Amino acid sequence: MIDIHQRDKIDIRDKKITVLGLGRSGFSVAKLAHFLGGNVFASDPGTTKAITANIKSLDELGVRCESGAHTDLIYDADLWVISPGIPKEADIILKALSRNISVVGEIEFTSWFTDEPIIAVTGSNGKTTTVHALTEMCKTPDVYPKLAGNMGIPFSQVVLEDLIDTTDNNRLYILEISSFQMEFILHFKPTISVFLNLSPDHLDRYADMDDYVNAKMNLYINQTEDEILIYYEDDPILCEKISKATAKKLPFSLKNSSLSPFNVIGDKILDENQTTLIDIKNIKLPGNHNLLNLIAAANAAYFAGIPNEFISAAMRNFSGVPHRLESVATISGVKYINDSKATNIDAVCVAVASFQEPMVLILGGKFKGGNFLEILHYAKNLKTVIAYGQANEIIATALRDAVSLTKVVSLKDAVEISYSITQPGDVVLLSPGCSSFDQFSDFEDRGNQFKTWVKQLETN
Ligand code: UMA
Repeated sequence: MIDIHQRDKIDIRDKKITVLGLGRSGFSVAKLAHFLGGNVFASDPGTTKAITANIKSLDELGVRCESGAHTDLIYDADLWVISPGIPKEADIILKALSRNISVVGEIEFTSWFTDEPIIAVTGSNGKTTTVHALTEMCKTPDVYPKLAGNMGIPFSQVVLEDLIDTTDNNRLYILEISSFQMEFILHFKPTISVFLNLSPDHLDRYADMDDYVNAKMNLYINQTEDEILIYYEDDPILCEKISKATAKKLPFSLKNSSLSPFNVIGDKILDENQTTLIDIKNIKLPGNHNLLNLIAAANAAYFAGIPNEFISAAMRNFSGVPHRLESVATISGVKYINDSKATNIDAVCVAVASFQEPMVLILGGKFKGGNFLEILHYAKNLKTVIAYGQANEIIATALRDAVSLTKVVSLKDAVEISYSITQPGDVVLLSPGCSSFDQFSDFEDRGNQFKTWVKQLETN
């Protein structure tokens, strides 16, 4: 057994550690646990090429692995470290707990092995944009930020890199945190936590909205009055939920707030001395939701001690992250935008509200639930919807009577049709409101292929 209740006394040397899942998190955390002297066994029921490649690398390090099934070998353990994709109610987890095996997530485990400051950002939408912008703001001569978490780079990977190569001092970890990653939290304590917003998501995994939101609230559970919690004050559910936190709470909003160092006044963001931080017209990211993401990031950077000149420079230069309202090209006066990451209807509503131009909206993919009619409240300038993929009939049934709509099979067809029906000054927005798994391996694959097909239009 291993006693994990006192963080500073945890010693995993020679302890039997089962790592569940051999995707990105499992692969990295297995390497970290092995590096720290743990006796690691990693298990994944999958047999994909990626899992096979990960097993080969771990095997070369001397880490034992199995694939194809979780056998009973997984229970021969002092500690389990689980990947975020494994839900807390999974049978294997319940069985491990009933055998008194300690179970922690990848973020919790990794956090035991670093004392560097952490800014951790959560929320239903906007996390990835916020953490990327925040990382840019924090790149100063005195601070060395490293970005990790749900955005794609496991926290365990960056901590292991820093344990191996200790040359960078003044490390600041910036983590994007999902609800999945906040299950099985024990000691994890960000120096600054940031809560962006809450809306229904992942209801295929959680019993209800409360269950989902409560998982996210584990982000502040270990914070004391010495730590900071930054939150969006116009989200009533969020305000109610964080009211129980003991951290120092600091709000942000687009309204004037005396507790926030940065406020939107007219067409500018002013700093705590009422000096202009930036003219809003100089911000490249479209939409009020992005303004909020940038203000959240600016607040976090400010309370991390970053001088305002670095915050304003990053705000001016930051042009967003791939697949989130990403400008692809302007062809014959028509702007093409890739928002492939918008896999739920809330995200589509935010995207369509970001443009004033006449719009051709491409929706479709694998249906995840939700009411497509909601989009019409936000898309005042919608010319046509093109519905593609497995959900095309569902979308057509929902919207056909309300807007002009064309149904196609593939996203490539949708791109080609958009070209033939647009005029200079229009915008073509891929904001699918569905998952990508009917025709693509993930949202990144879908966005990349969309960009390729759009670029091909240029050569037509
Ligand atoms: N698996 C088991 N046992 C099970 C179930 C699954 O071993 O009972 C295995 C699967 O066979 C698979 C592996 O677990 O091989 C996958 O683990 P995972 O789903 O946790 O995926 P990772 O590759 O480790 O990626 C995770 C995050 N994935 C999820 O939360 C689902 C990635 O977020 C994150 O980028 C990565 O860690 C690095 O931190 C992705 C995501 O979709 C982007 N996140 C959700 C979202 O944004 O909506 C929360």
